[in-house]
Order: sequence, then C-alpha cells, then structure tokens
Amino acid sequence: MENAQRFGHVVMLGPTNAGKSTLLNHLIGQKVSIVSPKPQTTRNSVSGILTEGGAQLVFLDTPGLHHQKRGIAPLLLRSAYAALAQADVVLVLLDAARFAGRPDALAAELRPIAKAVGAGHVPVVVACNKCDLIKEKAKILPLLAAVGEALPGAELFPVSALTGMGVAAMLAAITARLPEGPHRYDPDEVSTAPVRFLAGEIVREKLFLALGEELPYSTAVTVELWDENSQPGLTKIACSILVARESHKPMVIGKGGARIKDIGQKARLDIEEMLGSKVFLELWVKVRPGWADDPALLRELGLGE
Ligand SMILES: Nc1nc2c(ncn2[C@@H]2O[C@H](COP(=O)(O)OP(=O)(O)OP(=O)(O)O)[C@@H](O)[C@H]2O)c(=O)[nH]1
Ligand SMILES: [Mg+2]
Repeated sequence: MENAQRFGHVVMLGPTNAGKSTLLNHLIGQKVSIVSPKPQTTRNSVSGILTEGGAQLVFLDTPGLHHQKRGIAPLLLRSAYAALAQADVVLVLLDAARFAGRPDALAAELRPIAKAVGAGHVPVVVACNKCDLIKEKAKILPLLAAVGEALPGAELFPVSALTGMGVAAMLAAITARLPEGPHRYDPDEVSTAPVRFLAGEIVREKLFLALGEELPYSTAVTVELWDENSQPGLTKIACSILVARESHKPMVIGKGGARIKDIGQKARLDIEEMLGSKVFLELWVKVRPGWADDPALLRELGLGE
C-alpha cells in the first residue's frame, strides 16, 4: 500500500550528556524531557509522541549510559538497556564534538552500545550530535567512519539538536524504517507521561541548573499535592525536594531562601506554559538520608523494578 500508516517506538540510546533530551524536545516542538549540562539528567525513560505525514513515532528518551558503580547509576543503566526491548528502531545519539579529532575514542565509547543493539534485529540509526560545535567540518568524516565500523548496517547522520541541522534527514530515515500499523495516540498528544510527572521533572531541571557540580545527584523531587479543583483556573502544586543530608538543605534553600525562590519561579513559569493555566507552586525541602537505597521511594520515583 502506497500511503499506509506507520507506527513504532524509537528508543533513543547514548552516553549521558549526548543531547538525547534536547533532540527529543526539538522533534516534538516542546519540552517533554528535561535538559541540563550535567550528566545523568534524565532518570526515567520519557516518551515523546510525534505524528507527522502519516507516521506516528513514539520516541523513548532513556537515561544516558554512564558506567558508574555507585548511587542510582546502575539502576539507570539497566533501565536504559531495558527500553531496547520495545524498539522498532534504535536511535543512537553521540556527542560528536567531544570526539572531534579522536575517532578511536569514539569507537571505544560505542563498544557497549554496539553489543547491546547488535543482539537484536532492529534497524539502527546513529545521530552524531553537536556538529554545530565542530568548526572544522573535515573532522566529522573520520568520526562517521568510526561509527560505521562499530555499527555496521546503521545509517549515520551528522546533526545538531540545538540548531536542527540534519534532523529532518535523520527523521525521514527513521520513519522509513517503521513498521506499518495504525496510530495508537491522538495526534495532539505529545507524551504518554502524566503532566504530574512532567511537572516534577521541571522542578528537577531547575534544581539541576541551580545547584553546583555534585549535589544534583543526591536530590530527587516528588509531587505531593495536585489540586486543580479548589480554585477555577488555578492549579495548586506542592513538590518535595529530597536531599540526602541535613547540610544539603541550606544549599538548596540559599541565602534568605533566594535560591529556592528562584527555582520555584522558573519552574512555575514552565509548568504554567505546559498546563496553559495559572499555577501556585510550593516547594518543600526534606532530608531523606539514603533515599537512593529505599525501594519503595525508588518505585514512587518510577525508578524501582
Ligand atoms: N552545542 C550544542 N549543545 C547541545 C546540543 N544538544 C544538546 N546540547 C547541550 O548538551 C547538554 C546535555 O543535553 P541533554 O539533552 O540534557 O543530554 P542527554 O543526552 O539527555 O543527557 P542525560 O539525560 O544526562 O543522559 C545541554 O547543555 C544541551 O544544551 C547540540 O546539538 N549542540
Ligand atoms: Mg536526558
């Protein structure tokens, strides 16, 4: 059939900080997955739905691959690889700029990914991202060659999730590899994640952006209250920011409460944009030592097994 509908899941896999969430937001045209310059920003596999030209693609943005033994890193790694089971197409994302002039290092980084995707018979598309940062374009070719060797049969695209360069060609290649099938979501839907989860994620993004190097990894956000009924046109939301130690509390709160106020204000504006309504956002900071080892809490955060 010429114009058959296509439907499929595209699992986005790649090292942490490669730009997976940025690319997903670019594809969807709005923020469904949070972004920060810090590694390990994404913790749950977040979906973004794109309905375009007879095809419906459900992208799954996974936590970045990060081979660290401590904290929640092993949990995130398992969940990223587990998402592969749903893939009709695997979209591997790499930070090409980080490897400009070092194709061998890129090949080494690709080895575990090649092993994970090689086992399946799923088509693989590779996006070499952040090409906007590579001033000498001649440096891109050896990188593509290294990727081609590590992942034979994959289709390669130099892209920039920030500027959109190369993204349309990459999307066309992915779409062409999707199976035929009926669409499962309304064309207006952008994610399968509940807005309540996305609101908590927005708070976590502002927290990640506001905090120094180490602290973000020992924090988590839970949504405690969601009330859109008591006042028409206003959604009341309360979130807890969990920190691992008493000494972390003042770092989140800031001098005279300035930092948490700033986090709250920025998060509120984004949540209002997402919901299209006024929001009253309250943030509480709670000390929960060992939250990352608490199976019940991890389940609540969507990280449990
Ligand atoms: N210059 C440039 N920066 C980019 C591009 N794509 C992403 N970034 C930046 O790279 C950083 C990481 O982006 P994310 O989208 O959070 O990366 P990620 O792969 O989702 O990271 P994790 O969730 O931690 O695995 C952010 O500061 C982005 O703004 C790009 O194409 N060009
Ligand atoms: Mg991410």
